[in-house]
Amino acid sequence: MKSIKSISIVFPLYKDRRTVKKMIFRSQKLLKKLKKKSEIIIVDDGCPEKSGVYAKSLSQKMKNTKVIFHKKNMGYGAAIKTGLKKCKYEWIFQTDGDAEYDVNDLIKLLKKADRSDLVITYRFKKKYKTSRIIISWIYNALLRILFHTQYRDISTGSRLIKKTLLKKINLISDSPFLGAELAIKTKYKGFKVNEVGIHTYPRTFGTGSSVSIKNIFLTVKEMLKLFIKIKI
Ligand SMILES: Nc1nc2c(ncn2[C@@H]2O[C@H](COP(=O)(O)OP(=O)(O)O)[C@@H](O)[C@H]2O)c(=O)[nH]1
Ligand SMILES: [Mg+2]
Repeated sequence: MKSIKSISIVFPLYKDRRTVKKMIFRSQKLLKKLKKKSEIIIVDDGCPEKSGVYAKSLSQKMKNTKVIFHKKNMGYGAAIKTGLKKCKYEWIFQTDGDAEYDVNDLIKLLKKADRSDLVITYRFKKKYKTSRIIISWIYNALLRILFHTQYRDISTGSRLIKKTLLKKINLISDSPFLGAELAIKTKYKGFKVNEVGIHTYPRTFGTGSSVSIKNIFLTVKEMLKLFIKIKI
């Protein structure tokens, strides 16, 4: 961990107005503790409640924090890609803006950084309704069959990425498939992926929409596109 010089934290916002303050302050507190060169990049993905504007007002005096805006909603994967492009530091910790993941897990992930190009996470327990747990199980099983990946939980919203890795793989997904695409392409190119177990915290407001009919459709479409490209 000592060899790590600089860190970017990036998270997207969509319907996350209720958690954005918590996310900024927790991230700032953590970065202060880590004493590395650092920044926070926030991507407003056409937030219906203007969460990005709120994030901007909260972080006005924070020199290390930037908010980027999509003019209209472009999707989870698109928001992550925009954020990753803006990150300038050696390691990028990507998480979600709804505080379902704990930013302090970054410390755990950094411990694996020396031996990794990508550190992904798996949830010790999935704190969702049964239908969502089943969908997640099917998704992971399908990815294992199609791409022969052995990951426990390929597509959580929390991961640590070596910046140089992003120059070597081209990410194209705009849907929530982006997380899986990153892990699959990293493995196929022969780079190192490690996994770390984490606790997650159930949503305290609204409902998550990554598993909406629209997102499932877009995810399956991008999954098949990658399968055709890699395997056929
Ligand atoms: N669902 C959804 N989330 C988005 C979008 N763009 C960015 N996000 C972010 O993706 C994160 C995960 O979304 P969420 O609905 O909570 O999905 P879940 O955690 O998989 O249930 C949130 O923090 C959103 O801010 C989008 O178009 N749709
Ligand atoms: Mg969520």
